Amino acid sequence: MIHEGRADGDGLKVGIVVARWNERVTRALLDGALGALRRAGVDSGAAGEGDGVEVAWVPGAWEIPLAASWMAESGRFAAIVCLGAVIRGETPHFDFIAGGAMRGIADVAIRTGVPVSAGILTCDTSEQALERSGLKGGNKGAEAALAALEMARLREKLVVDAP
Ligand code: RBF
Repeated sequence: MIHEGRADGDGLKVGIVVARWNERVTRALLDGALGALRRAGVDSGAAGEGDGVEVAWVPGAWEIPLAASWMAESGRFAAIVCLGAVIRGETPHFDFIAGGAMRGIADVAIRTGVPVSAGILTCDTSEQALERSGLKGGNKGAEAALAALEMARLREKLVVDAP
């Protein structure tokens, strides 16, 4: 038997954690994620005010895993989407912040069993980050949102007592 989740958000509740650092970029990622969730059937409203989505702002990427773990442990969300942008030129300890955020996100997902997707841009310049947040087509926030929905649906198939 082959199992595959479909990125269908109908009836799902999704949490988004978004970092304020490089806010121009992260707001674009958030817009992309909200649009993708809405198109996939999540009740996300025009600006994320629908019942299916809750958004938590945190100071920077470093803080993302803790907020994601609060959301995951609440048991209220089928999936969580993490959004941030770490830019090498502006961050001497780039590798620590980016690596810590990514490892923390993976830890939360594995510890709680709740899918937590990582839409964290790690770029050399803000221009690159803006390009990957929808300025020139692809929006990594939208991709992360769809990955979270797919994993929530896969979890329903593979985990007997998934919510
Ligand atoms: N947070 C980000 O999300 N992206 C960054 O590029 C970023 N650069 C930082 C550079 C420095 C020198 C410092 C001290 C923090 C930076 N942060 C960045 C913030 C970090 O994620 C966190 O919010 C703060 O370190 C407070 O814990």
